[in-house]
Amino acid sequence: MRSSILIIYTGGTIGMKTDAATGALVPFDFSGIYDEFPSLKRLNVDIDVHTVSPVIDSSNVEPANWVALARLIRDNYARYDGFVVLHGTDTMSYTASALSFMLENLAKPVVFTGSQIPIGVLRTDGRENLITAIEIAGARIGDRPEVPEVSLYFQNRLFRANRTTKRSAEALSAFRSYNYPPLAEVGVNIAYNLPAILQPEESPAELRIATKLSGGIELIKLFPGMGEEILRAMFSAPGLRAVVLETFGAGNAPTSEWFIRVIEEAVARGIILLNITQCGGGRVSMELYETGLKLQKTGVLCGYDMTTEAAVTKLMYVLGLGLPDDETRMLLRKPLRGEFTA
Ligand code: ASN
Repeated sequence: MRSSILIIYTGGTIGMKTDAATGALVPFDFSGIYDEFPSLKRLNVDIDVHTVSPVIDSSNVEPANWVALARLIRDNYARYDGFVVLHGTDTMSYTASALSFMLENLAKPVVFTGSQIPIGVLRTDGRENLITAIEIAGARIGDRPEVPEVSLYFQNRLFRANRTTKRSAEALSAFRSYNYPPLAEVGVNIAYNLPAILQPEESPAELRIATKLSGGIELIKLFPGMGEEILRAMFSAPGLRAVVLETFGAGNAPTSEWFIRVIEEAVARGIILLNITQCGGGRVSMELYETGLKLQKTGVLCGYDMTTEAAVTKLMYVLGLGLPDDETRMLLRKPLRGEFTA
């Protein structure tokens, strides 16, 4: 059975090609995808292309773009077996993490990809990323999709999207998933890691999308020598609702009196604090050292092995649901889309 795939092109380097006349980089028209890559016809998929307007460099992405993307997927959900989202690499992990939360009851593949070198440049990494992402979005076991979750494909690896981070502005293998194994490794064949892939319930409820994402989120990365005045100023930003605190090592922070006081005061004001580590790999376990234990006692929530991208977008999503405080905290304490391992 042939799969039908919708490619959604949002912008980024992947969409550029060299203009033959001027030599300058100009946007590539993905609606002519079969003319550009006739070999795509050999895949067992039917492809439609939707180009969002305007296409953007992903550094300009805003939560409003995520809501528009979620709506586009919802509106086309019944018509297609899978979706490939072409996105700039700079903020791809943020967008893909946000979508993993916003697409509730997702039971079809949504594969993000992009490239480091424009698709119209001879040595591009975009051609392989695009073709394999399409193949993965259309892959099935019997009548079920192989990867029914939001994923990110880059340089021979498929990752759970909300576990990824862009780690290199240079290497073609730009993304890492430090704390969760790849969902698939691509060599001569595509080897799916079935036990690692999220499976929807037997008869999943209808796809629903979240369209409200909360503002008032702050990201604070600790460093030795961060002064009290600076930290206080960060915690007194108007409209502040939640802080992702990037701490040292296994979730450790200074034990100085002033530091703990600033944190306690913020917690007392109802600000949610989520502790994640600024290390790429590994996890927060606040009971390991006194420097973590003190923080835990203030009421800071444990973010386990979550990425910054997942922590920020999960807070936007969960706070956007407008639930009472205890339910909000309950949702933050448990993995909703496999974004952390407790
Ligand atoms: N600046 C580009 C973007 O994120 C980078 C890329 O796609 N490689 O849109």
